[in-house]
Amino acid sequence: MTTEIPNNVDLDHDQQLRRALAMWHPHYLDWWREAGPDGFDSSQVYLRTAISVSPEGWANYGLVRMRDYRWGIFLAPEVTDRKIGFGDQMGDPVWQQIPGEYRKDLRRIIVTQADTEPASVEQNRLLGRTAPSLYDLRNIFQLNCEEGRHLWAMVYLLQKYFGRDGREEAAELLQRRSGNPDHPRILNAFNAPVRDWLDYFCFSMFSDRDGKYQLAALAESAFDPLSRTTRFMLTEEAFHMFVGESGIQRVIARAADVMAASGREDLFELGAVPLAVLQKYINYWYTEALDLFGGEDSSNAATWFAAGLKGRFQEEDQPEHLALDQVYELRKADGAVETIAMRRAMNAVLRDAFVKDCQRGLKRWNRELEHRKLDARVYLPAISFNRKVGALAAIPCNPEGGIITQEEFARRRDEWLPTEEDRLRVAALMKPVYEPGKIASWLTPPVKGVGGKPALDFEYVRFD
Ligand code: BYC
Ligand code: FE
Ligand code: FE
Repeated sequence: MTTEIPNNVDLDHDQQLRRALAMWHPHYLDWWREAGPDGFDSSQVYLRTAISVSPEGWANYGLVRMRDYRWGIFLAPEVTDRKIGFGDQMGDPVWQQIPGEYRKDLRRIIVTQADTEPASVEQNRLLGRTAPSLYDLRNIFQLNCEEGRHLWAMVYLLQKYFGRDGREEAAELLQRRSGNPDHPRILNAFNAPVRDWLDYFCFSMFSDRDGKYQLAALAESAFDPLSRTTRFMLTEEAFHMFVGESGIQRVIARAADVMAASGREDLFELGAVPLAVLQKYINYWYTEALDLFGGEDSSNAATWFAAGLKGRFQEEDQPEHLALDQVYELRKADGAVETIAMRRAMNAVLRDAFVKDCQRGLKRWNRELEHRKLDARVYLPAISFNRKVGALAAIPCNPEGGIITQEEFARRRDEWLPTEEDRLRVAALMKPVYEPGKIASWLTPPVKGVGGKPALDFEYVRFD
């Protein structure tokens, strides 16, 4: 079985790794069956499979059953003479093995990253039942397969570099379950239910974008195999964010068309999503994603930066790489500014880059409204709104960032975050459309198809 695993880690000559993977692989397939996409076992899906890291090698399209998908292990090509780019050991050669003193921290970082990958597949489990088109159905399955592959990427690191501990962690990654109160996934956002396609598009826009920033920070790591693995994962992440960003853009475009034609804003009866409801989904998923960055003031972040385990986004563009004698000015919800040593503020620095990136996406979304001469806009809430982690948590704020009482938050919560009624009305729109050439009413057709195929007139998923 293992020789069929596409890889560029010389698996054929690594008996120990082959043995560990051979033990793990059947459990992975059990997990996929039990927790992965529900109900499409015998369907064939037009999927892209990475078979090498060259551009031709990972643009390989064909009809496959998901259970036969060839999850592979790929590292980005080695950079010769790569040196540590930041922290206390800057300029030293990067590590091909893990120094004993960093084993515990690296294990924790890798397990936390790894845990999100299967979690997201679990969160999407039922969405195939309500896909708005075959194009969208194919995309969610592509995403699920790639998140599965991201799990493989992290399991490779655990099994190859962490011995028995790593094998145990790899096994546990298949045992925790998103949203399971007794055995949850590690980070909050990955236990949140993804109930409909607005959740899923927002999740891909915001949570996968956290993925982009976390992976980019790990791509700077002095532990070279981690750097190379995450660099290859980043090439896949672009597609995940595209699915989210273009998905919401198509929802807004449809809403805008219907608003322009009808002059109304309550669009549910007209088969589209009211912007006010979409805004609540944005408020929810954006703030969940902000929590994924951890505390703004973090001793973990400082330790990891000093040790060279986790850098900043595109560290080479930073004016200096030691981050000593520098401070970060953390603005609290009440406007007070707390000064934090820069190394302790690495989570906040990464989050700030994420926020800017999200703002660019919102601008593109709002163009759909501008083009149609509509005044309505969608926006990002203040970073102090609805926070559960870090310096801004526990201080109730409205979406504009104004401090309010706990009572006011409770009273107005339903104006700002999705309610059960919103969700039921959204769910009523989500009727599956599985016919080539057709698409649900609540979003516009994609601009372009996949792998050179037409956007809608193609059977991206074949049911048996
Ligand atoms: N939920 O110093 P602090 C992706 C804990 S997404 C629950 O503030 P730290 C993907 C923390 O563990 C990218 N607990 O934070 C996207 C700590 O616990 P202890 C995922 C949380 O450690 C879509 C305590 O609070 N990758 O790939 O500096 C689909 C205080 O910690 C949370 C990574 O996250 C939370 N949100 O930073 C598929 C990269 N936040 O020590 C995939 C790896 C914090 O008190 N992870 N805590 O027991 C890391 O780099 C860091 O662990 C974090 C947190 C950035 C997450
Ligand atoms: Fe991923
Ligand atoms: Fe992703």
